[in-house]
Amino acid sequence: MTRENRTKRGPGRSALGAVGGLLAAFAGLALAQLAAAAVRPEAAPLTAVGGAVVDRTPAAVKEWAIRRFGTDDKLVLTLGICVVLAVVAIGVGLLAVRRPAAGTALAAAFGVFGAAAAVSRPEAGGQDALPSLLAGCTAAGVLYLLVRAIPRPRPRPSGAGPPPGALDRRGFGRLAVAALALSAAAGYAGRRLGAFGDAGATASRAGLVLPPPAVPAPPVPAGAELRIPGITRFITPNRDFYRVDTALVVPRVDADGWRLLIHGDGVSRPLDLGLRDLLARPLVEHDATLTCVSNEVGGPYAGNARWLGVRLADLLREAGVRPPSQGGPADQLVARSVDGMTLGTPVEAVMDGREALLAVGMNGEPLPFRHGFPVRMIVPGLYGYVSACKWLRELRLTTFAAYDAYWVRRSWAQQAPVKTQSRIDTPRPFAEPAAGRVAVAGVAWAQHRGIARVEVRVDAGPWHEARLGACDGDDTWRQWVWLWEAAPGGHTLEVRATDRTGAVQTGELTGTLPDGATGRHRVTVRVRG
Ligand SMILES: Nc1nc2c(c(=O)[nH]1)N[C@H]1C(S)=C(S)[C@@H](COP(=O)(O)O)O[C@H]1N2
Ligand SMILES: [Mo]
Repeated sequence: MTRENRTKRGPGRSALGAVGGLLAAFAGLALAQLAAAAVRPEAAPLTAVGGAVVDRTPAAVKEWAIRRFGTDDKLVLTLGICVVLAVVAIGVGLLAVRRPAAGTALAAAFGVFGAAAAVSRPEAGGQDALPSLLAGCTAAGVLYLLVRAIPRPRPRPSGAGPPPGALDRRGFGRLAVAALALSAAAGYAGRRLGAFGDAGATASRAGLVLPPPAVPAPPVPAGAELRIPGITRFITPNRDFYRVDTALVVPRVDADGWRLLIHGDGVSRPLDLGLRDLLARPLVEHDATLTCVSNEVGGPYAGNARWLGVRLADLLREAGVRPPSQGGPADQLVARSVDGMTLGTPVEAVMDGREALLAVGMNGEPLPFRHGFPVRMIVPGLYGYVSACKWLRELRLTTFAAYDAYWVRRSWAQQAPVKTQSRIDTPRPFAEPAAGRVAVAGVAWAQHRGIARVEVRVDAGPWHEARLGACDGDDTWRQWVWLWEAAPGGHTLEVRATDRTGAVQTGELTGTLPDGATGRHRVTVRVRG
């Protein structure tokens, strides 16, 4: 055989099998997308498997992922699953060329795997299995057809015809193009249908007019904002507010159909409320800083907003709930979201007089979907995972002894008050400011205790008192600034805060697990001479 002949042979049977495997997987996912639009978005195979992986990720790995990828962790996870799926699809395609029955059976089995992942998710019903099962059947069918269309090398014919070993790939090619086109169409239709399904939720948010607060918050004091270049803004705009949750697709709840059930131990009058019922009550406005327990010393997972909502303690009292200090049987309030997340909050904290809210508004607008529309909880002084349930749909009173919420089952602490922290926003690490006066500035928080003092030191020297921004209440962070006469050379800046109980932020280093990081934020800079 000449060289030229060999190049003309093009891809062999194995290569066609691999292509077939990939096309079959794509077709399966596309059809499933269409089915998921009818069932629910979380039931799409990639989302379901991703969610099941998140549920089973050990706390230490999750911490590493948040540290390494930040808010991109969900994107990285989905891409990782796609890569694994592609490798598997190629393998199944290669197998199918040699053993068509085994290959197609394996493709179908992956649908069953996806279905198992989907029904394992909290809040999943049996119908959540459908998109993955459909994906498996589609992939198996497409693979079978494609593999069958891969011609076998012909024995040397007696007369004319293709040279020995050549394949007629036209049948395969036509089928492959058809499968690709149909899958793309199905996937596109699924996306459009999904958007159509969200239209009600989008309209319900756009049409929501928040009533004015019966108890407005005083205006933010002018001096709360120190106007230092590079410092974190006092109020975090909604679009910049950090987001931490396990939702691979943001739940889009239609406010018109939304209900909240309040029931459980010690509830003499269970409440079943719609959004109108909530909005008809006196609304309270309150400024509070929210922080995530996964925030490392100096990390970005903290934000400050003006919340608008109903006092949770009033609702609980109306339902007949008494706090444990008044003999109530329940010490834990378990909030459950539409996507099955559970967060456990101390009843005592919710009812001790602080502004614990069922929030409907954030910085003057209805909650954004990613921050929990239509209703979320906010309890000043507690980390988000024990207090700030987004997309709330149920409040159940129970005890800490009787029930562990989602993160507690994954080795996080049941009780998690926010630890006093301070952060240097400017100068940035490895900045090279000119010698002379340098503004060292940032924010400090100790929600519900309040910040009394912030101090800065250079190269482990004496502590210098920073100037604080005006106080907007004990539930928010405070900006601070210290003017440094910087001498040329390398220097390490370090900050610590003192809360209003007089407790000084500890310098002892601990990780975020199980109840929040401690230690002091340090920034190293090189001052130019
Ligand atoms: N439904 C739901 N609510 C949730 C979470 C979640 O994963 N699901 N994460 C919690 C955590 S860990 C934090 S820190 C806050 C973050 O709120 P944000 O995303 O609005 O900043 O939401 C809390 N509420
Ligand atoms: Mo969090």
